[in-house]
Amino acid sequence: MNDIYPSRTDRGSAIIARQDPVIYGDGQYAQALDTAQVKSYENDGFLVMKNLFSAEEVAALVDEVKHLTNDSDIASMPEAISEPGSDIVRSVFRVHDLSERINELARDPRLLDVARQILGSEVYIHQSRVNFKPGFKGKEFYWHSDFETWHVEDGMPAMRALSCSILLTDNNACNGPLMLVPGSHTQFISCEGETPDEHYKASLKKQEFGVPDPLSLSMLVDQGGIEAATGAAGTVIFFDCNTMHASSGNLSPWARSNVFMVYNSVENMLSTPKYGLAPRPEYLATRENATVLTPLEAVEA
Ligand code: 6CS
Ligand code: FE
Repeated sequence: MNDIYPSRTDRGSAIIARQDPVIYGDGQYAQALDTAQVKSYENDGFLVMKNLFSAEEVAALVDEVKHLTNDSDIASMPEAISEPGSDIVRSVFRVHDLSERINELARDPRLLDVARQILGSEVYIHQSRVNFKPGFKGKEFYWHSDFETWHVEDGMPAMRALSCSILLTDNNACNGPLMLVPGSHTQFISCEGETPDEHYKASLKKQEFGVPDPLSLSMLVDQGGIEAATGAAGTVIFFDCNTMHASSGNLSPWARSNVFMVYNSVENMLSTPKYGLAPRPEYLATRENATVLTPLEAVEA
């Protein structure tokens, strides 16, 4: 069957119009966002909700994440990714399985019901991670569309997934906040270069394949600009799987640590990776353990 989103083939780069809706089921499947918020997400490809979690809730999450990073067993697992050229922890994947507290976070209705509303279905966790981006040492995440990777390397069929980035520390102009290109989710950038085998072993440290060419990126930015999603700890950034994003290295003393939950629609389960690539490990892309999530009892306000 022909692929409507080819990328990393022997052809050059290209810009392909999105063929999938942004909001599924008219945004009626759940009632987490109001009409204006749904509209804003549909237009921009992301939505920033300030102070969605309280300082106490964030402190509990920070504590949990500290335990994860101080656990030498976890630090030596494949789920723990170090910064390029050092053993400083850059990311830990599959945190929703490694921590009961973070597993509850994945089912918090303030996140889960937004995902169910936008994706118009029940959902499961495709991927979770903590990106630490420590002060002085946290390196950049170059421009990319998550969907481009998940489509090519994980066989994700359609653009029916979204990420929530929960800010564990203040994200400000100086410590490498997430930068997003408004409206970029409506264009799929077909990237140049053939994917190396076991690409994730390099890409999670520094991504060099599946990144947009400068001309295509400039065209998206000319149309939509660049927005740095800054906010206090407890803020949540919801963004579409195809929204172009990046973050710079952290030269400040202040860590920029975020937890990412990636929700995929149960109607969009992974199929075979493209171009004969071997499936990536389960801790990066859920295949066997796709558990449909039920919201925790509504959290006491
Ligand atoms: O390959 C992936 O799944 C990961 N890579 C990046 C740069 N963002 C999404 C995801 O964490
Ligand atoms: Fe990403």
